[in-house]
Amino acid sequence: MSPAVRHDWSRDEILALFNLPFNELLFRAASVHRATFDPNEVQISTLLSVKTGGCPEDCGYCPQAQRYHTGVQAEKLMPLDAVLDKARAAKAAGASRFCMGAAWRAPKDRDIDRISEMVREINALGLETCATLGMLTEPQAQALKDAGLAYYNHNLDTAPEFYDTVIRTREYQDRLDTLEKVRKVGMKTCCGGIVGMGETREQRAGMLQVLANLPQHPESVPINQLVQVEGTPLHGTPKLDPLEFVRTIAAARLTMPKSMVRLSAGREDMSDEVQALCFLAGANSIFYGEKLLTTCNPAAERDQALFARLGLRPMPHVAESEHVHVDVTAVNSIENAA
Ligand code: SAM
Ligand code: DTB
Ligand code: SF4
Repeated sequence: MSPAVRHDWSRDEILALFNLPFNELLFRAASVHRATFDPNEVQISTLLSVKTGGCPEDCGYCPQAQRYHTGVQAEKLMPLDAVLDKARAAKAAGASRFCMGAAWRAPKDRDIDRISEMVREINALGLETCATLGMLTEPQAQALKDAGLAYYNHNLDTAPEFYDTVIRTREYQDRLDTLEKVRKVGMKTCCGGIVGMGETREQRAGMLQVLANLPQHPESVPINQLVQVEGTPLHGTPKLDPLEFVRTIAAARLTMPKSMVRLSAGREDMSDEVQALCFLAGANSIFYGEKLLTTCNPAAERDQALFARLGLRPMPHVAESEHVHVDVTAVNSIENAA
């Protein structure tokens, strides 16, 4: 039976999921996962930072904020050709989606023109496109949609009441407003958050509550574990119990049964066994490739070995009418490994 998609979750209900015995929680989440998805398929995205560092915002986790001294050098927006070279390499390595990140509070209209050109060219390579560029106006969202951008990533990051301890330069409502504009023009959303920032279990449940009660669930829900970077205010935060991370994935799967749940930042520090539990708990997407935006991700060989050990297969890019058809028979390294 197809699991019900609800938008009326109370925080207590989600907290009760977190509080279940671990085996019970994982059994429920795995059952919901397999009712919607092939549990042995994982969607592969590759990230590229097209504009790195020098950001005016104060996000307490972020190595790209200008005000923290993290050693990240500010760079200008990458030229189109260099971005396309990276996109071709990502496709050859087996990615189905290419996500471009920019360290902006909000892009200027001329930035949108250049990103739109990148989107058109990357779509033409047969990759799905995603971008994360900060806050958008509605005309900017429309321009990206018109260029063929499939997904916009914009995270809520945490629960509303914990937000102010992490970020002061942008309101929670600003994030909700951008998400609404992206939805209004008909783009898919990729929206999740970060755990391990010192929040409580109740606050983790609170973040999922906001996500699951959005008018439409995000098609992709990235669950990031804080990557602690020296120089950022959150460096030195006590580490989250890895099994609590798995519980968060399971609760995301149960509350948003038809969304892709992405096991996002933080995999570099996770054992293969914890990642295996995350896939069992319903994670079905990862970032693949040596780098996230500025920090490390597992080496491709490690992920290929993990997929082979677990019998996981990369999810083929589902060609939709709005997308260019992709040759899913193309031989690529991660498929060979699986
Ligand atoms: N500047 C844009 C913005 O913040 O909207 C887009 C890029 S920003 C780097 C995208 C997301 O990356 C953030 O919302 C946050 O969830 C995630 N992120 C950034 N630094 C991280 C870290 N150290 N650990 C985990 N996730 C992180
Ligand atoms: C998301 O939720 N996680 C990705 C992506 N969306 C853009 C970013 C993770 C960034 C980790 C820190 C870094 O590499 O700079
Ligand atoms: Fe800037 Fe985005 Fe980093 Fe915040 S998360 S400091 S907005 S790049």
